[in-house]
Amino acid sequence: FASYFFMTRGTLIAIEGLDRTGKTTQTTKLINRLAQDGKDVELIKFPERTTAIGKIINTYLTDKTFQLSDESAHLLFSANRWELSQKIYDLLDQGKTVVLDRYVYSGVAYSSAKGLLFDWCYSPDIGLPRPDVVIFLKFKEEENFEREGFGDERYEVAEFQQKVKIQFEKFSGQDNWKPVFVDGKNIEEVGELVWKCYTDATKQALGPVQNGE
Ligand code: DGP
Ligand code: NA
Ligand code: NA
Repeated sequence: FASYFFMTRGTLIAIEGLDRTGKTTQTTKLINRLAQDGKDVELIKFPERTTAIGKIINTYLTDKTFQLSDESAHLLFSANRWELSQKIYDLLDQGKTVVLDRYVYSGVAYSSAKGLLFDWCYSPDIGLPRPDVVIFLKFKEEENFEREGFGDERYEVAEFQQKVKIQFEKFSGQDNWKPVFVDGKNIEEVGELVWKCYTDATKQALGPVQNGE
């Protein structure tokens, strides 16, 4: 019981990436490793397609004939994150490690890639819980956008993915932003890099006493 009194909040980890970068595979791997490490871990995948708003988003993504303005779609994706925001805070308060498969950054990148203003896209997400670390899976080489598997859903077009990549890069100055290059690496190798992003972010580095401090 004593541990409850001293329980620190859990770590909030977001995994971001372009479509078909192996994001879901790496998310699963990370979750398993966190559990092995003794963490009580919870996954939240965005869009969360089972809520009332999530169902509309799912229809929008899978049915290309479904009509929705870019602005409306954007606000629905954001609202979908707000639907889960209290749950995220609660889980963290309970000491759980929360892994988000996509988050704010996908929200801004995908919509601004369509031509909506970056700041306009960002503003409805202002105030959501800020991840301790955002692990961004990316390709160095554009030809990977031609990889097999594109084309199933609305956004899975190589040319569009390139635009999304440019928008994602705008977050690279944030101190919680950790890029991981996936080109030419197998699942295990990428997994190691993802794990290092997590451990680096959560390390409680003791700084040395500085002369003159
Ligand atoms: P996924 O289930 O991770 O494959 O994501 C589904 C698609 O939705 C994918 O192409 C990325 C896109 N997406 C995810 N989150 C958002 C968002 O917040 N806004 C927009 N416009 N697209 C998003
Ligand atoms: Na996808
Ligand atoms: Na998909």
